[in-house]
Amino acid sequence: MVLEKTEFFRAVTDVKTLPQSVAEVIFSGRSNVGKSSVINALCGRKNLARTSKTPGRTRSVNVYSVVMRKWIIDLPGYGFARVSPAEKELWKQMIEECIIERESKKTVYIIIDALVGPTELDLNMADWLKDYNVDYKIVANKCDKISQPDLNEIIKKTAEIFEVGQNFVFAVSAKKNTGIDKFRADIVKFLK
Ligand SMILES: Nc1nc2c(ncn2[C@@H]2O[C@H](COP(=O)(O)OP(=O)(O)O)[C@@H](O)[C@H]2O)c(=O)[nH]1
Ligand SMILES: [Mg+2]
Repeated sequence: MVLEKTEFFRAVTDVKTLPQSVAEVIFSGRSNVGKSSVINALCGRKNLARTSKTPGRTRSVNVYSVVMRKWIIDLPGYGFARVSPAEKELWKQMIEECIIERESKKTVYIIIDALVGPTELDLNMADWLKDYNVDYKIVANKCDKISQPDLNEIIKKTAEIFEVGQNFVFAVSAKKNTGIDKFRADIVKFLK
C-alpha cells in the first residue's frame, strides 16, 4: 500500500455524515503545528491537504482516502486563541464524535511542534485518549527549526514528557522530509 495514491475524500463539519471506514489514522494537534503539511509530505504531494499561514483555518474534519475505506483524518486544530467558548464546545463535540463514537479501527497521532515542545493541551489530549482507551503516538514536527536537530534526543525528551516508550514518538520535518519515511511506514503498517 502506498500513500502516493491517497485522495481527498470529504470535508465534513458533521462527523455523523461519514460512512464507516475499515481503518483510520487520525491527526490531531494544535493549530499551525503542520498537520496538513505532514499529510502532504507523507503522500508525496504539495497540495493534497491545504496548508495555511494563518492559524486556525481548518474548521472541518478533512478525510483522505488511502485506499477504499482506509483513511487519514485531519482534525481541526486546537488551542487557537481567538475562538469563542461556543466554538470550543463545538470542537470538543466534533472530536468526541469522531474519536469515541465511531466504531472503526483507529489510531491517533498527536502532532506537536518540536521547537515549542508539548503544551498542556497536548498532554490533556493524550490523557483524554488514554481514558477512552484509544491508541495514540506523538509526532514532533518542524525538527528543521532546531539547529543540528538530534532526532533521537527529541524523541527521548518527548517520550519522557508524555510518559510513553520511545517507539511511540516520531521526530519529523514536513518541510525537509526528515523522518517522514519512518513515520509513513508506521501508518502503512496500521492501515494494512
Ligand atoms: N519550518 C517548518 N515549517 C513548517 C513545517 N510544517 C509546516 N510548517 C509551516 O507551519 C505553518 C502551518 O502549517 P499547516 O500544515 O497549515 O498546519 P496545520 O494548521 O497544523 O494544518 C505553515 O506556514 C507551514 O509552512 C516544518 O516541518 N518545518
Ligand atoms: Mg491544516
